[in-house]
Amino acid sequence: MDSNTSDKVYAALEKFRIELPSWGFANTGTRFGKFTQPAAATTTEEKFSDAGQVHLLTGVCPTVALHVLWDCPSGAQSTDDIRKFSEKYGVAPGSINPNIFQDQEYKYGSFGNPETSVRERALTHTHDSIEIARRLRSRDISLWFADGSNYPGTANIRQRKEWFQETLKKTHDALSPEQRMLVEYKPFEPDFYHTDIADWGMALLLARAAGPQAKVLVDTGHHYAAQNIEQIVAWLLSEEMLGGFHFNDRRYADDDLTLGSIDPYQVFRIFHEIHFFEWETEKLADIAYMVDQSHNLKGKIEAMIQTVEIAQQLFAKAALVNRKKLVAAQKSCDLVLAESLLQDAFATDVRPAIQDWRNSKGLPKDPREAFRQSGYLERITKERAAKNSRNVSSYA
Ligand code: RM4
Ligand code: MN
Ligand code: MN
Repeated sequence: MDSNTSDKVYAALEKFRIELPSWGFANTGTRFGKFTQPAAATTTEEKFSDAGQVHLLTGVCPTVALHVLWDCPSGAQSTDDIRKFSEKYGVAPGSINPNIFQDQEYKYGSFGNPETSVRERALTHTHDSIEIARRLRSRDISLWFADGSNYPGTANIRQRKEWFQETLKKTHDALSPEQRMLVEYKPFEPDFYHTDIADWGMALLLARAAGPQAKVLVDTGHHYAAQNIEQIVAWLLSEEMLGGFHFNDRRYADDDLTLGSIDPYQVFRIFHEIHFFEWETEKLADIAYMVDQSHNLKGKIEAMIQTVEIAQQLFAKAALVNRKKLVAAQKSCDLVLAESLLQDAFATDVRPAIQDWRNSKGLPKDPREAFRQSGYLERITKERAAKNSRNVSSYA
C-alpha cells in the first residue's frame, strides 16, 4: 500500500467512532426463547464493564447507548450510578433510548395509542428520558416505536399519524438546545399489518414536523430485502436530515446479525455516500454511528469487537474511492470506470494500515486476540455464571 493510501486510511480512522449498545452485552433471544450465556451482563454496571473492554481494546467506542427501562431502573435517580460506572469503566453514556413498548399499557401502541392517557404516559416517559439525557450530558434521544396494527381496518392510520405528529412535537419542545431527537423507522415487527413509522419517508416527515433538532435514524436491518439503503442515505444527507445509524446485518428481516457478515459491500456503499457527500459539499455529516445488534449465539464481547473491526475496515475502504475520478467518470457516463472505482476501493486490503494506526495509538494490533489473551472472559464467566443460569424475562 502506498503512503497516500495509508494516509487516507489513517485520516478516516481518526474521525471514526462508533457507539456500543448496552443491550448487546445482555442475554437476548428470539420469540421462541432465550439461550443464556454464562458471561452475559445482567446489570448496568456489567454492561459498562463489558463496553469498557471493547473500548479499551479498539479505542473507538467511547460511548454506550442506554435503554432507559433496562439500564435506568430508578429513572433519573439512576444517573448518579451511571456516572460512577462511566468513570470506573472509561466509557461515557451515549444515546438515550426511551422504552415505550414493553409495558402492558402499550399493547395498542404508545404515541399512536387511541387512549389519551396512554399517549400521555408515553410522553411522560419520553420527557423523563430527556431529563436523564440532560443529566448525563447525552446529546441524542433515540426513539423507536413498536406502534402499529396486525389486521386491516383495526387502526385509524391517519388519526394515529396526527397523534404521532402532536406527541413528537411535544417531545421536541422538551429538548435542550444542544440535544437532538432521532426518529427510527421499521417496516414491520412486532406488528405485521401496519407500522406507524414504517419507512424513511414517514420518519422524515414526522421529524420535519417535530422541529429542527429532530433527525432520522437509519437502522440497516429495518428495510425490505431489496431496498437500496445507500440511496436513502444519500437523500437524507442531501436533505440534512440524517442523524444516526443503528448498524447490523441481516439476511431476511431485522436479524440483528454482525455488521458486514452477510453483505459488506452494502455497508461500504453507505459509507461511500457519506464520504462522497462530505468531500463534495465540504460539509461535515454530523452522524451518530451506533451498533444495534443482538448476538444470541456468539460470545457477546468478542462479537462486538469483531463488529467494530469490520466497521473500521469498511469505513476506511470507502475513504479510498478516487472521488475526483468518480465525478469525471459519472459526468462522461463512463460506467465501467465509475463502477470499478468503487470496486477497487472495496477490494483494497486495509487491515495492515489499520494495524499501523492501532500501533500508533498504543492499541493492540489484533483486538480480538488481545481479548482472548486478557483473561477477562474467564473472570466474568466465573463471576456471572450462577446468576445467568436463572431465567431472565426482559428483552435485555
Ligand atoms: C428494535 C429497534 C430499536 C431497538 C429495539 C430493541 O428493533 O431496532 O432500535 O432499541 O429493537
Ligand atoms: Mn435499532
Ligand atoms: Mn431493530
